[in-house]
Amino acid sequence: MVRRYFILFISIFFITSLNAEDGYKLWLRYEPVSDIQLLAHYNKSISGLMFEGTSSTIKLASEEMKAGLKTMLGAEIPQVSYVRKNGIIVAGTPESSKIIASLKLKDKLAKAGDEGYIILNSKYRHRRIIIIAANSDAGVMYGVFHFLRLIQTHQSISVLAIESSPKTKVRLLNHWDNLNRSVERGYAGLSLWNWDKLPDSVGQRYKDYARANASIGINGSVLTNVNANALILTKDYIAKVAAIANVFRPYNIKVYLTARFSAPIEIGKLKTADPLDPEVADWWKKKADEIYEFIPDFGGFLVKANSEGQPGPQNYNRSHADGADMLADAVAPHGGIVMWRAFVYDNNVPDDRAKQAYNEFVPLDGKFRKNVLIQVKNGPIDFQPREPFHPLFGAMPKTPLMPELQITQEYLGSSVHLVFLAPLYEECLKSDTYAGGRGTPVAKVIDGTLDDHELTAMAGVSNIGNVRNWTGHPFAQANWYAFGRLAWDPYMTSSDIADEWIRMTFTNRNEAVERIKKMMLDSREIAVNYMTPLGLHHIMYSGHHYGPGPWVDRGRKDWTAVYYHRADSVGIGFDRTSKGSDAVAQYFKPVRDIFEKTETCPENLLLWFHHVPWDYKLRSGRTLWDEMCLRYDSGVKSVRWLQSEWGKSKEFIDNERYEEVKALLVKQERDAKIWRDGCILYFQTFSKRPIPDGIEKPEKSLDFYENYRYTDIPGISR
Ligand code: GCV
Repeated sequence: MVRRYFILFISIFFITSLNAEDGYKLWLRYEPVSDIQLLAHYNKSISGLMFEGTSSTIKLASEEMKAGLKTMLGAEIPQVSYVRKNGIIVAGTPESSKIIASLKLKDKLAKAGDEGYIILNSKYRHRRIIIIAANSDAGVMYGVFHFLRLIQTHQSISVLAIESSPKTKVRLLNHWDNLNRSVERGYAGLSLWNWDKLPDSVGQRYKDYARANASIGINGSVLTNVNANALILTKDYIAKVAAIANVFRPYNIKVYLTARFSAPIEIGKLKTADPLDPEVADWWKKKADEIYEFIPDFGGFLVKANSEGQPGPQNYNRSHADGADMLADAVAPHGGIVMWRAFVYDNNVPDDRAKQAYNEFVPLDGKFRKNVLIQVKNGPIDFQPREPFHPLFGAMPKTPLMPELQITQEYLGSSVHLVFLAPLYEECLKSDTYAGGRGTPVAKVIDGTLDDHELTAMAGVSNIGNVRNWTGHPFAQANWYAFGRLAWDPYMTSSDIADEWIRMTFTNRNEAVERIKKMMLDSREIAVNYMTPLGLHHIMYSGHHYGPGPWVDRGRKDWTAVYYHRADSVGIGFDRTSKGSDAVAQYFKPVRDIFEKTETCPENLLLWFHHVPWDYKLRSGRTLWDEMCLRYDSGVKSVRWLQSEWGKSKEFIDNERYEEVKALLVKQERDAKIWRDGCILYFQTFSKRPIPDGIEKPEKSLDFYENYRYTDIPGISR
């Protein structure tokens, strides 16, 4: 015991004195437990490991446990073959472990399903043991990560009664990674997939990526951009993909690819890609067979079709269902799925882009094969800082819908702004669609319980790249983490997610945890305030989407900002009521009625649904103009609050990450001011009203903001 404490002391000493924390370890830092009482509790409760099973998944789970406990408890916990004393952790399935088979766990395991697990204190031959049991080795692995999380977050392990199973079946990251290693909307360096070196060399990073994903329950990865390149489907590339799949497999992660709809022409030398042409269908069948020869557990295809210039079935006057079903038939014999994106809008720019996906897809409900999911962005436009939930949720009862959330911060300050996205995800997942009457949140649509779908899924557009800390901003790791946790359980709260992430990533000191949690939980609303308050949307600069561009009025109409804010001398906002584009009609009652009237419409979506006069009185008693100015200003002031809260956290954070975040917050304040001042000055040209008292006045003229060029933002091409 004395030796254990000595080792622990030495490790704490080295960790704090080195002060080098580059973020590579993410939330899997396994910091030594410094609370002596807690450490004694863990040491008393854990004396040996009995991992049963021979698969590589069990092997990695047992290594993870061993390594994690070693650094956290300061001692090597031996692998044992018998339960001869108290405190053995027995991990396995009823098939692999006689002990687990002998305990009465049948009902609990039945509920755990394929990937779930249970963690219990139990007794075997009068000895106290801890059970981590599942129906599969993958389930055991997930249970191990959960158990380690308990220790990482300093929880007691004396009364364990955990039963956990994922509420969605397919939980995947979508990488918008191109074959030249650039990443569309990526702000964390190059793509992780080094195609030049594959398949011969598969570096350690692939494994670390898989491990991090497995630790939060992610079980799939779409490797390539939805703006797809057909080359990925050629034999040489499939071999490279297979090499990645081999690394991911033990972590229960399947690979998926994006399918370019015109691939039969581009790489198959056919004359057409018409989905109803038998030659085309046959080409895809053969292509699927070829892929499955290399990768027997290949997950399937993700498709962006007839959207933003991508080819698709409509090029041949066929429907999205025709296209999706043809691909679904190709992968079905192998157990694959097709995720068909609903992010479509017409090149001809009709009245309201927000309505188009619904109009296109609702008539197709019931027309898709069983192995097709429709992938729907959280809101009807495009990953804005705030959008109402997408009206498709609940509107296609015969078709499984999966949400697509954006983890990369395309419209939320890239990897520069501290914006914790769990509140945004949670807001969508908890929104009541009323599809099955009151109490039908989006989460219930996507977890399959509303319409009895077995095939369920959730996708997150990755923010990961090859920079050392994976995501650029140290806090952006939390968005990856939050996505994984919510894909496993869409009913989790942002607060709980933030709590565990902070404890694992930074510190368990309660004072710091509470302070940083508040920063994180407020951060999304802060960004909304300095970017797009009161329901404004898509007023970012065209192209990079980083800074403000409400003045953008050139180019394709629905890519301009003026199309969305519609500011004029009377007021501002997009009228989507029955008197306007009538987008409200796409929502179930009473949601549509609530959105229809200014008096009942949530103020944070007011300008999404209404064109509102500048002098309209808000619930605060202030006019719209004054309130808008106030929100912009409070956004900036809140970034200063973030800075000061971070300053107070200094003593709890390693130097390297502390300084990095501090420097990023300086940029964030500068950018928030550019947003505030640029937008206020621009909208003032319509409102013709003075900037209210108490609000900082812009330092420069509108012209300055309109011409501002960033020189220090990742992902902005110069
Ligand atoms: C991958 C937005 C982004 C595009 C992205 C597209 C999509 O328009 O700006 O970069 O393309 O969404 O989700 O397909």
